[in-house]
Amino acid sequence: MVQQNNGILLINIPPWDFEKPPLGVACLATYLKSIGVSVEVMDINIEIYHKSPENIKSKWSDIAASVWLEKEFAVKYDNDFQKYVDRIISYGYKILGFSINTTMSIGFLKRLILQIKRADPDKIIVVGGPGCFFSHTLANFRGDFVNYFVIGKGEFALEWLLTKLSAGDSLKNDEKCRINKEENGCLRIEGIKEYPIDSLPLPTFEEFNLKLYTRAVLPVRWSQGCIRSCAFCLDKIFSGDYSPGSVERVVAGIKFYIDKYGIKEFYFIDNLINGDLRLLVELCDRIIKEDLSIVWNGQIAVRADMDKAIFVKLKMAKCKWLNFGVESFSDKVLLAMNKGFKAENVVQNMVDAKAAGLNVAIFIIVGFPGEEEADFEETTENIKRYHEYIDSIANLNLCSISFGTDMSNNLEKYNIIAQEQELSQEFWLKWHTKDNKNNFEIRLKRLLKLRSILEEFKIPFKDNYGLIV
Ligand code: B12
Ligand code: SF4
Repeated sequence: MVQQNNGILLINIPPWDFEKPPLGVACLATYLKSIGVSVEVMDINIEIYHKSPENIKSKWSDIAASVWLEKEFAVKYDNDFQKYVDRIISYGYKILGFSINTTMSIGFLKRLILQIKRADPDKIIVVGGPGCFFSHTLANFRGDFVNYFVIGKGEFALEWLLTKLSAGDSLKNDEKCRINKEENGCLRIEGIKEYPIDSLPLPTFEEFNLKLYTRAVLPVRWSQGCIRSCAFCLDKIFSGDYSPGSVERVVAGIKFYIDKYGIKEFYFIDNLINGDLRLLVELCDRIIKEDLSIVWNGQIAVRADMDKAIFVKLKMAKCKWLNFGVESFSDKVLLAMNKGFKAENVVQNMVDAKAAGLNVAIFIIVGFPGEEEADFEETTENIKRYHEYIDSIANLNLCSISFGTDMSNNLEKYNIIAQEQELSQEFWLKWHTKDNKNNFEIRLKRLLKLRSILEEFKIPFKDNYGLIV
């Protein structure tokens, strides 16, 4: 058991969501409190967001690659660092837990930790979150600055660590956690036990000032993992196989947030809300029965076995927006991506969703290995043909290679030249196939063509163009 006084200050590092509070930190805080640990939370991300000039705010995550890089960042925010350090120290916690959601946070975090350690070398620094999931990202840190990295789900691993630290026990591998030393001396802790969502308390968000976030929306999680394994997908690597929580629990959460905060809009962070169609119908029926005055949005996978009735039910259950992971309208490309559906299923799902009165957003990836001009044309032609059924392109992505995915692990299979991986830091974006028929310039040209089609058809879109040119 962790001693009551041996608590932790959890700190959310920018850049991250400014519309809603961070779910990861909220889950950790609620869990630790439920086992008697004293916890406080500081969301530096939202504080810095509000202090930033409009031109930065408007592109908080898009321009992240340049703004959040170490050198440029120093100029913009250096004056604020000492104030944050003073505040962090004034909380009086010996153990500080930093949450990094993306690797873009690393520059900021390093500077912050450096100053904290200068001010108080005895602070114990723990870092967790998706931004430090892979070993190679840990190489950015010095072992004497970050005491522990927690990889993957944090609840039980952090409980384990805090218990050991409070008892003065040495850290050894056991049936709960695995511990490894990185080359730079950092210790990497990984929880071994899988646990169902239902075994965790619902995050209360009571540690957050919800008024600071720009939208009155809360993130909700019903399931973890995914039923599919798409070649490019990092989310599946992070979250594993599909495992839903109970309908009971997610509805109880929504009712709690309505009662406690008057929140009426919810964002399901799940990779997909339709991993189990029977459960989805059950969820909808439950929301309908409870007559909850809400709206909600979420990601949904294209499924051939999803009929009109499900979309009608979703609408009746106050669902407003559905984000479909479409990626392409070419069957050849969809097969290469291992998406598990065909273009005709996309069309059917979009038509049914629109007929039910739902808003449809889709994700598109331009230039997946194997996509030829004719395949790309299939995508553009179908977007033109079915533009009435597409309310927005939630993300228009230039195909990039994320570390840890099937694409990155099997470059040969995707006909991608491998040698440059070590040579070029931009490999993830500027990769090319062996025949060079798919390279960065070709992909960019396609992206720009698609952008102009979307503008012509007045389909709003969000892309990563600003990031890459
Ligand atoms: C939901 C989500 C969002 C939501 C955030 C909602 C919110 N307010 O919480 C939204 C849609 C806003 C979002 C936006 C973005 N996202 Co996002 N997002 C996710 C997603 C799908 C789930 C994250 C989540 O909430 N999981 C559930 C919670 C409970 O788990 P968790 O956050 O991982 O936290 C647990 C552990 O990580 C750990 N932990 C976390 N912090 C700490 C701290 C300590 C001290 C410890 C010990 C442990 C610990 O314990 C927690 C509890 O188990 C992940 C993919 C994934 N499956 O992980 C991508 C992901 C994190 N996002 C990513 C990205 C890139 C982005 C964007 C930059 C995309 C873009 N260009 O717009 C933006 C950035 C936001 C911004 N404006 O700056 C990437 C990060 C990649 C990387 N490693 O750098 C991911 C991994 C997706 C991907 N495919 O690459 N995102
Ligand atoms: S369906 Fe979506 S979340 Fe699941 S593996 Fe494919 S891209 Fe990833």
